Amino acid sequence: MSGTNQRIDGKRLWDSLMAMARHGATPKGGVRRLTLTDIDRAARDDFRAQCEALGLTVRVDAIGNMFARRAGRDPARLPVLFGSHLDSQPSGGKYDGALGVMAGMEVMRTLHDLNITTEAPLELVNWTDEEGSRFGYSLMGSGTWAGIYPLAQSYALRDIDGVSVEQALDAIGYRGAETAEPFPADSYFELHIEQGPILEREGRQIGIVTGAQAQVWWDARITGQDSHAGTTPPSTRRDALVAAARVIDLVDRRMREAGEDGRGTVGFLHVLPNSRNVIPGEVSFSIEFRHPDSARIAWLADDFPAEATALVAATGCTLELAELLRFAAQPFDAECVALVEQAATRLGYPARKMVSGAGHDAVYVARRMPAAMIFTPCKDGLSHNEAESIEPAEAEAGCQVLFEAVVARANRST
Ligand code: HGY
Ligand code: MN
Ligand code: MN
Repeated sequence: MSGTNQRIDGKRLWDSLMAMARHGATPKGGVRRLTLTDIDRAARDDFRAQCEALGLTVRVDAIGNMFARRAGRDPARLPVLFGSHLDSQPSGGKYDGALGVMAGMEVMRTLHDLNITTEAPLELVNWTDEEGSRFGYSLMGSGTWAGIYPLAQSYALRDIDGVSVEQALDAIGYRGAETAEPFPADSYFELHIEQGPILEREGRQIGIVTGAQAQVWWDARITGQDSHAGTTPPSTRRDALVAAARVIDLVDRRMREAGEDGRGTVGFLHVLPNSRNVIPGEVSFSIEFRHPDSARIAWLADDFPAEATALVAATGCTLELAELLRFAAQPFDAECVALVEQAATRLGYPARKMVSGAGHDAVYVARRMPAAMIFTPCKDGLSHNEAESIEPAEAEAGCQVLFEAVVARANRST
């Protein structure tokens, strides 16, 4: 790849990241920008205004995904897509998702400043609800667009207060006119922080992401009987929280049996009636397993429901498990990965190939078109935490690699 001598503006990128971080800023320096809330709406409006100031045309689809298009010299060519997500965890960091969106904006700004028109059109994307923490489905916007989740099923998802996705989209005015379905596109590139310790530990600036690991998610609900803490003897108790504790321990044990690549987490837990002198009668919680090897996910997941059900039954309670999502390890496109590698090499950034531990919109988009990802380090590998931190030079390096990979792909001879 010949590469370009055009440089993105690292300071402008950093300033745009800090400005975006003001949407939902928390006292500890993170962000709380839950999907489809008023704070998300403000961030979306800001994103749209910045795109339109660059002459991009913005489309919104039925699940709220936003596509900002820059015309190419050849309108017949398929667009090259790039972007990420602006929604965050309840106590998230400034860079998870936002780096990919604002670096994409910087790519568009650089092309605009240099008056460069690529052969193929370009589209900067803000995917709805990547995190899944409000409505339960991770990668919900890109998954609906890719046809993984039926639109009606996504619309019907409800948050802990009973608000549906459909109601939340309408409340912020982002249920768009465009059908949420795959449209013909050339490829997709996503810049994201690694959210783990590998790049920092090895002193590398760029992760050349070759794919993402397999995952399975469940919603669990245990039903026992709420009763008086002071009068109910052990023999008649049906304590849903004790039962949940045994299942949570099983998740941890299965993860450790799968070795250092195993991942098993219960991150969400809701106790009813949640009163200090009442034995909990109902506990709802999340369960997820991940592993780079799809076969290990089968091993982790397939007999887990039976084991968990038996543990719960031994406490006199009942367990309901609803599988929310399950996807195999997703390899990315070799040609697109090569463009990322060539850009990092040409620019002289210390880089390494790696598989993503986190899920990303690129996982579902890769089902519909060639895709690749670029990682940059984050301090102590910390993410999904308000202390998430990166260096301006790391953001700049990631954005420059994104710029070069996107421009090379959009100008390739077909
Ligand atoms: O859960 C994930 O892997 C993503 O960071 N939302
Ligand atoms: Mn993310
Ligand atoms: Mn995240």
